Amino acid sequence: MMSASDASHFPAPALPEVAFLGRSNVGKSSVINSLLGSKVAKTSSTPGRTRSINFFEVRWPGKPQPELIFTDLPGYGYARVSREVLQQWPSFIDPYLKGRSCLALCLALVDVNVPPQESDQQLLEFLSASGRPFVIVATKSDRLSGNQLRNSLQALSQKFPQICIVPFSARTGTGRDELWQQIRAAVESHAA
Ligand SMILES: Nc1nc2c(ncn2[C@@H]2O[C@H](COP(=O)(O)OP(=O)(O)OP(=O)(O)O)[C@@H](O)[C@H]2O)c(=O)[nH]1
Ligand SMILES: [Mg+2]
Repeated sequence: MMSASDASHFPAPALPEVAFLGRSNVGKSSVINSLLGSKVAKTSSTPGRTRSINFFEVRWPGKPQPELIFTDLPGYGYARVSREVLQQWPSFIDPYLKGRSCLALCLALVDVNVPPQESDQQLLEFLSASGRPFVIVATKSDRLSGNQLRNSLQALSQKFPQICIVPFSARTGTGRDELWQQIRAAVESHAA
């Protein structure tokens, strides 16, 4: 894993990348660990744990070379995150999202347990404006009953029509296969 908190330290863009974005504590590091089946990304109940962009190499079973990079971005929009972290947004996250040539897919994580927040809206608008392909990952779906989950997903899709929404639980593995399919499809079409 390598880590960068300013644009001049990003690794050379050699492999397709998938970025994980969302408010602090939404479950970014947990989704990465769930997809990879190992605890590579640090998770914490203290918001604001991830302070730089962390680049994780992803290997397919039986293949020695990495095929893909997952990037774990710092969370934002949480009151307890220091001013310092917020001020770093423009200095390295913005250039990453706008300029990174190998960025194949952005995953916008939204906690499906809470009504869509202003900062979620801002992220989704930012991604729409950037022209980057993105998918919404509705995290912590295990915390809701079937009916509650359906209502909550429906509210999300009304708010963000035409955007693919994948319900996900790092705890139960719900959504893992579907999210992998989205990632593979985006990587293939990025390469084409
Ligand atoms: N029930 C449940 N809890 C989850 C799930 N995913 C994450 N959590 C919990 O949510 C908290 C935050 O998870 P992280 O993965 O560290 O969140 P993050 O978005 O990486 O947070 P920052 O790095 O601080 O921005 C932890 O206490 C996790 O255990 C999930 O699918 N289900
Ligand atoms: Mg994190």
